[in-house]
Amino acid sequence: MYKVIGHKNPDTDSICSAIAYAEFLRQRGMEAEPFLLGKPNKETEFVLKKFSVATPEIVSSLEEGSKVVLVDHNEKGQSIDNLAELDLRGVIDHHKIDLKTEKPISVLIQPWGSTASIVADMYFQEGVQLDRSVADLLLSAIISDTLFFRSPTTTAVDKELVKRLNEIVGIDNLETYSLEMFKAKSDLGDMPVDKLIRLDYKVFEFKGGKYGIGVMETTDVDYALKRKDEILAGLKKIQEEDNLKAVYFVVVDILNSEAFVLSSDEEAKKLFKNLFSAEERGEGVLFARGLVSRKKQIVPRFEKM
Ligand SMILES: [Mn+2]
Repeated sequence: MYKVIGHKNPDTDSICSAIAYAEFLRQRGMEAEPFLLGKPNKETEFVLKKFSVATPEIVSSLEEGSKVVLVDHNEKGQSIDNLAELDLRGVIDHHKIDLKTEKPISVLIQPWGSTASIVADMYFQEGVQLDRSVADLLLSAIISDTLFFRSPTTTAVDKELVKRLNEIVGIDNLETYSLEMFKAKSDLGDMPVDKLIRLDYKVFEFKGGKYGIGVMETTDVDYALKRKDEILAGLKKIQEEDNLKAVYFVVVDILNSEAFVLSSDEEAKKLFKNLFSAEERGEGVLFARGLVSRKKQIVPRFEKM
């Protein structure tokens, strides 16, 4: 039995890829089950509900020796707590590689816009039966991770796969559908600030220091800006508690391809301002035009500092 798991603070790509890859393995006669390392966000909930797909079981650890495949991540820190006790068999991902294994495993990494693109490509390449219920999820995940092709992570492969998947799914207007997804993702209600910051949050090591970067992709930037003071206090708290050099909350305006950035302290803010030539936009807020991708824009810039 293969247990397919996405990363912590799961997003639509991570969850849909886990479900779709587990199904891929089952179609090829293997036993497989997807697991989540956290609750789906509002966008993923919307997608699962729209296509009547059950939410996989949420776990924080798995039985020792379980055969696991990681999707949409390959770094230990983003993975299941007891990864070291598990039997890691494979990785399917589209992030930079930071992976050390004890034995050879299968690794499939492509510099594409989503992990779902890689899984969809496997279905097509290998001629594995692709049911509508799975095509729905793969299509949605590609749209989500590429911000419907707005993100610089988007490749021609992603666009081609969306076209092919939609031949199975048959959504009339994909632009409209993508806006429904983004709207669902933007509806955060009165979510506690710590949860808000950690909704899509990753910790990275740059130049020997640890940096936390939370991203909120939204069609409603004002929601975050209205909660600015609360968020700034929350960032400061995380910085101190988790002993980080800096913590950022990047509010990505999906439709305008720009970002408002909140920083845990003045030094953190100065650093970000310099690295990204960002503009000051009121107290504690930076603004960067064209900045939408943590993976392709933010992390690589920090790595070169
Ligand atoms: Mn992804």
